[in-house]
Amino acid sequence: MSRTLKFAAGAALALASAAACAQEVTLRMVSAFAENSYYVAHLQKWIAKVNAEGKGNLQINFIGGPKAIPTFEVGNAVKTGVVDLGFSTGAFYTNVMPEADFLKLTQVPIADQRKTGAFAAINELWNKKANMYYLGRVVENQPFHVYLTKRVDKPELTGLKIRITPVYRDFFQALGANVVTTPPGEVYTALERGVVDGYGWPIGGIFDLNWQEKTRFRIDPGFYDAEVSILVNLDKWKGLNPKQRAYLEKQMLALEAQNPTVWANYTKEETARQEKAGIQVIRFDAAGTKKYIDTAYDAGWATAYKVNPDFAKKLKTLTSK
Ligand code: 173
Repeated sequence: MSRTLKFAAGAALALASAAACAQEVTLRMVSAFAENSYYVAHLQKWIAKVNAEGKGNLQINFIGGPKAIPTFEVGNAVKTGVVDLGFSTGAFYTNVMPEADFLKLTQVPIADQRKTGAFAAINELWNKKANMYYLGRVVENQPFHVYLTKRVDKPELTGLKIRITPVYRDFFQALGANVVTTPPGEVYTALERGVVDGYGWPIGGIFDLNWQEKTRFRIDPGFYDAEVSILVNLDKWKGLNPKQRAYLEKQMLALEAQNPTVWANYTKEETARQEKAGIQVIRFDAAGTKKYIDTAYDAGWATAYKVNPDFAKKLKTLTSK
């Protein structure tokens, strides 16, 4: 090669790499939860920070909630690359991978899951089965509860029709309930029409869609731990440059660092708010409570072991207290 040609080739290379460095990428994001929910308000604050600090590098374009993509379709939209980022919970994308729902069973915080190897194990499976990179967990330390329009006085839901997602199916059926699956967006109407006598939901969030108007009782204590996470289409993730990936990871870790205070406060506020709204707490005696909680975890893990014994065992070992 002549010296001029060599120089030209070198200059072209330098230019190309400068262009790659200067590249700003915009990621399209949807949420499986309603836009007016506390979860999404919390997420939006993060997105604003990511965008403010990520100029010239990485931006997130929040498209919207279930009106943009229906709740139970968000997982598949991330898997296939219809969107780049999804904000969802495992129960909403069991159609993509049934193991997603296992994350409700974890008993240690995401900060620990990252240290014990649970996070790596999750990512290995999510990469392989769902074409997703599991970026991190936004919601945790939010136990689920049964909310009812009628009183029960023992750990049984026999004769009651309860709204569920996969989170609650095995547990509520073990308690004798008839179950009907709906996305959150259909709970109010189901209650209003008397189609259901209650529903499963975490400790926080029932006011977002006005369910307190139709709710009279909550069973304590809660069970499992609500998981809501950020998922990235794997091809998109691999296509980001190292600086962009590092930036997204850094921002995710900053968000996770807020989890302990944010979710403990939310539990406190929402519990008080429910009491103020006149929602009465149902508690069983010690034996009843033990039966209730044991049934929850036995039913949850039994299904997990049936669906994918290797992953269930790994997750249980790495995330049990
Ligand atoms: O819709 C639900 O009840 C559900 O599965 C869920 C999961 C995580 C957070 C909130 C709700």
